[in-house]
Amino acid sequence: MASADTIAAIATAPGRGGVGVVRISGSGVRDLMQGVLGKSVEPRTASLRGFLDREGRPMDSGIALYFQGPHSYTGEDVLELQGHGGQVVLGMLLERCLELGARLAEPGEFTQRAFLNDKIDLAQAESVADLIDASTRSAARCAMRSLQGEFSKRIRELVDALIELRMLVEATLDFPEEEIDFLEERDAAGKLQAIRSRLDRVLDAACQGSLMRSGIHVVLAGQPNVGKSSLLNRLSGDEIAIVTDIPGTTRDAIRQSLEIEGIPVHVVDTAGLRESEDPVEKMGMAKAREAMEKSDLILYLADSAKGLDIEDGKILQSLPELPVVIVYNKIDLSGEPPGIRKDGSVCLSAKSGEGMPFLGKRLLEFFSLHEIGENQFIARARHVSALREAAECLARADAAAQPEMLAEDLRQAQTALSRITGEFTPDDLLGEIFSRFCIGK
Ligand SMILES: Nc1nc2c(ncn2[C@@H]2O[C@H](COP(=O)(O)OP(=O)(O)O)[C@@H](O)[C@H]2O)c(=O)[nH]1
Ligand SMILES: [Mg+2]
Repeated sequence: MASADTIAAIATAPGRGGVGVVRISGSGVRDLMQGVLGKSVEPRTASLRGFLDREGRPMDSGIALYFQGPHSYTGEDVLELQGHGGQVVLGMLLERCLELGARLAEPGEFTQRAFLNDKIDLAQAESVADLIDASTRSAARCAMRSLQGEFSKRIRELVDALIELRMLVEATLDFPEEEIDFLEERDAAGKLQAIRSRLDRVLDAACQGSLMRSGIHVVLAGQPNVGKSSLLNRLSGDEIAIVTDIPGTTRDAIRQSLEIEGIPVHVVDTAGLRESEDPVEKMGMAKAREAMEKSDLILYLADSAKGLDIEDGKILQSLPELPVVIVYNKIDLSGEPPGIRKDGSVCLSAKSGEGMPFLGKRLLEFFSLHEIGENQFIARARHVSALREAAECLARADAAAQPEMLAEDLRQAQTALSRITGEFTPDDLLGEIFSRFCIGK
């Protein structure tokens, strides 16, 4: 990639800060360094320098760091200028770099180059963005594990095992008379089973990793006054929604992102559902239904003293086709013990906080989540679907009547897995992935 053009961007977030970084990568870095610093700096050594304008006057001073390719983030020559973190001064520095032949970097372009130059694979590149975007500490830790290659390693192990099995199967295709004996002797079926169960474990972890990244979307619904807003406040540990004993208090859908057992959870509190002539309340209820359509789960609240009444029955019937978990609230009044009932409903008090851990437990159980283990990595929906596709190919392979079909199914499984790490990934998908990065990364 020695001929790659030179890109530059402000790598630090917009706004005021102690330090601001301009990053430059590409074949023109050495010349650019001469222009902006007056002379070259030693690779991998922090040098305090003036950053010079066209007339040679310092615009700023700071630390210059030069990484000579291929020993850099992108694999190309990279220069990092750490100046003062002001928008104007950084803007001037960036402009100077453009004047010296660089062009503005696209979002994620530095990381894209790191991928194209084989410094990291695609799943690792994605985890860079996921680390930056992590909304919980657990998600950040999982993203870091993916960046270190934890996820990629497990994919590679699967691919290696598949290649070995494919070689075995394809070798038999040349000797059709002996093929069945040959495959049996070498326990091809046993090898396939081993790969399938290993794939299932990775798929399971990837599902959880994907939820760690995107979070789960939950809507609080129920009749007015059952304590939906109180539950939102309790979950977030803040007075986000107005709570009164007047039915119909909440009208707008109130959104809050929080963390339950390390999983990001996006909760929407909604207007209570009932017959009403009030036009504002009606709009609120329409918003409630709209929010439900987009959620993974409805937490349907009811008063634990009353249980579900006829009205609740009608509302539950009318809800969109989504999983529902019933939450019986106000157990401080009814005296019902906190916990999870046999039917999966949860008994708690939003007011006193009693029983709240059971709600977290129920959510984990509902989404088949485990406690986040030491090896948990971050993943994306596209990884999960590639793994599912590979699992389907292997299920077909298991049922294949002839070695030719078996060989083809194994090949397809390998292709699906390789899309995760980026060996067989179409360009438009790459463009789509990197365009979601921030500029300067
Ligand atoms: N005793 C008790 N009161 C509650 C509890 N949760 C909510 N409330 C009260 O019920 C009333 C309605 O609560 P609110 O959260 O506004 O209900 P919403 O209409 O469903 O949002 C308020 O007076 C709350 O203080 C609870 O767990 N126990
Ligand atoms: Mg409310």
